Amino acid sequence: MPTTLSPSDALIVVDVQNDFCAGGALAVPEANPILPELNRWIESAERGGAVIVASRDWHPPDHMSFRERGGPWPPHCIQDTEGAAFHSGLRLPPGAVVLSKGTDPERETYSAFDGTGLTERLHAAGVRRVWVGGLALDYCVKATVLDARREEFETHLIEPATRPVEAKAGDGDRALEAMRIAGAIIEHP
Ligand code: VGL
Ligand code: ZN
Repeated sequence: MPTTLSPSDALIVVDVQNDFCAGGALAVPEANPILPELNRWIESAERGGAVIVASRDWHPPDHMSFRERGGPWPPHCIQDTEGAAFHSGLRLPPGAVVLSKGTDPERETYSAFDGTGLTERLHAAGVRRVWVGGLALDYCVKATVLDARREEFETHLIEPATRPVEAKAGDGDRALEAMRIAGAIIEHP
């Protein structure tokens, strides 16, 4: 169950886009069951007046992370395509802050903090604690949580609201351990 959030909290929903969900170009296994959990957290954040941030992977068609350019991934989350749209089951309120990342064709950016101005935005809003969920646990969620710790936010990972890609078996568990070591608090169901 979601914690009661307040205006000094931010909920960061990472990359809940069609291409990372069932049937998508880079589908994360069992991604769709996180939707109701995320929606409960979004409602709680709304009620408490917390900042709600939704990041999206937003690549140009020739992004360097794509296989045709020697990168590790199939083409995914190409700007203005259906695959890059937020999943229709995600209930984002009109006040949510949408941040696009991965827009430079020559640079990979996994973290929602990387080049988006998120740190400054959260400081300006008086945010001290962040709550992170979304996709994928072992890439963009992990990078976002580690950056949040680097920026000295009290950082909570909502474990039931995230899933790993697990390109290599064990990546999800290793990501959790790295976050724990960095001082993140893992919220269990
Ligand atoms: C992501 C792989 C490639 C993510 C983005 O959102 O975790 N993973 N691009
Ligand atoms: Zn990507």
